[in-house]
Amino acid sequence: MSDTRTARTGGRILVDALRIHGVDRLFCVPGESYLDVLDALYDTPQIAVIVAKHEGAAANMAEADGKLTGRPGICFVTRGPGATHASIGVHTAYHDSTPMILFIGQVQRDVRGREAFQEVEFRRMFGPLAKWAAEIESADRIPEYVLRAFQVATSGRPGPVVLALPEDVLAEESHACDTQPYRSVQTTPRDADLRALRDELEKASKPLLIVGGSMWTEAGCAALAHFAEANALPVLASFRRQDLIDNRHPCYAGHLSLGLPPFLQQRVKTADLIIALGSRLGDVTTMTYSVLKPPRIAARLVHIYPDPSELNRVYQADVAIIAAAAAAAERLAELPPIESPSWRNWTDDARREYEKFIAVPEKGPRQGVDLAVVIRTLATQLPTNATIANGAGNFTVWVHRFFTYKAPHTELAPTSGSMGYGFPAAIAAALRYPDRITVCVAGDGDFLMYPQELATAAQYGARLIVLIVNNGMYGTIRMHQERRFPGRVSATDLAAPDFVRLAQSFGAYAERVDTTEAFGPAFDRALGAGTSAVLELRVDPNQITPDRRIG
Ligand SMILES: Cc1ncc(C[n+]2csc(CCOP(=O)(O)OP(=O)(O)O)c2C)c(N)n1
Ligand SMILES: [Mg+2]
Repeated sequence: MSDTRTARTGGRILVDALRIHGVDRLFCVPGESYLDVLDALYDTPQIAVIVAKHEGAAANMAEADGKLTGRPGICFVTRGPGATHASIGVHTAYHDSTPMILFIGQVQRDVRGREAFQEVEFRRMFGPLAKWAAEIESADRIPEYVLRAFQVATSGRPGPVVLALPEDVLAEESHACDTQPYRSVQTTPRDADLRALRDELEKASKPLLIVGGSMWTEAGCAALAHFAEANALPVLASFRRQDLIDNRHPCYAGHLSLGLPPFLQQRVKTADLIIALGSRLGDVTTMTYSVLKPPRIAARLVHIYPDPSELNRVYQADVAIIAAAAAAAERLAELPPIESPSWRNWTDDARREYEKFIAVPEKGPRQGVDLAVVIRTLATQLPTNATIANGAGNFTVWVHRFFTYKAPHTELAPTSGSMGYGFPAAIAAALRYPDRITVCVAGDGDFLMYPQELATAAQYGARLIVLIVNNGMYGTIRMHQERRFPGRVSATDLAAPDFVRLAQSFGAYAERVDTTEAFGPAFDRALGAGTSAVLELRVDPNQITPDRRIG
């Protein structure tokens, strides 16, 4: 593999580098622009090649794999058409701080700049979308670029890297030397930082811990729970980071999501100390900066974040700490706890309010399946390590409210709000953890972004269950429409196919579920099917959220 006396093609050098950096799986749609890579993969059984049917799906799969493992998810696509499709996964990886590398087959060097067939200047195209976008200029430098891609993707605030690979660079022979495996570079808090944080805590009477960010480890999550418990701190999850702490933990108090319920708005506004651990405190988490007003919030602010350029960028922190979230949590857990904290009632109240909020409403929808009951059934019956994936749409409101996440890396949900994410992400999860149960909850619109990936699930034996929440519309947009332009339904109706026959034609098990009572037995049959399964849930289109009706 690293015998540098023998010349290797650029494609071979690249695939050898992937192996050195621990890659065991990549997602792609093939293209003639990177044939040398495909050929090198032919002799590399250590790397599983998952061929998706659309580059958007391949990129979402790679992003999800990166999110689950903490190692860069790998995606290969061809130039213009492939890369433009795949850009969605790069965007999500950026917003979600997920390590990912997108490799793009590029036109050969001597025709660049002439608008060659499918040519795009990828450094410019991906400039604002990726953490780093580059083009490899010679086979000699492939090991250097690939090492840097892994370092950049995983260090500091993680994110996506895009590397364009001119076709002739991949075909070129070189005596390039391999590198050593990458090592993610992370910062930990200094002792002075920890002292300052503890001082703030000592002075507080209504502290609140807001957790978020990526690259959390099992140890980091365990330390977070320990720190919260030892200090009786209420913990809120940032947008779509609900799996950082067991939602059954007595300190867990809710999720800062779209449509933030008033009790949570109030809780955040009333706190006198916010410790933001790994969270950017973005616009969704802060209800468009209304519950925490920049640049100085009403409370004291301790902000712990892995990237210095994010600190004091929107919010001026009283204590700004540069540190990876998981590493910081481990140090926090070592701090001597505050003795008999005065805020115990504050924390207990927060928990009580949250428990009240997640109770299934007595008044369900007027027809069809009650999604609240379905999600609660999953929450109580699935094993703690089951993975739940979703995308974007109002159906996710039920998932985020009624599901209780119990273990790290069980939530696959894009903070980028990207429709179509959930199903490809669930396929990646089912392949990564074949012994765990993977459930994708998708809207009818959401699922129709990448339904053809049923073929990918079948081809690689990924076993997962897709619940399609069919309300016959793009519900989220309809909800906004109803608010601003009541009764004027425009472009938000959805004519769906027969989902059951569609899924069956790909070899999946499928059923239509019309009533809440029918769900449990149907889910059991889906679990036992031995293949992927699709359950189409017919829901009340007028029940636009768990609390609101339209029409
Ligand atoms: C790729 C993409 N396109 C468009 C949107 C805008 N959008 C957000 S939610 C939504 C509707 C989702 O419909 P569906 O999946 O059926 O869920 P529902 O809201 O009906 O529950 C749309 C169009 C988006 N977030 N992502
Ligand atoms: Mg819908």
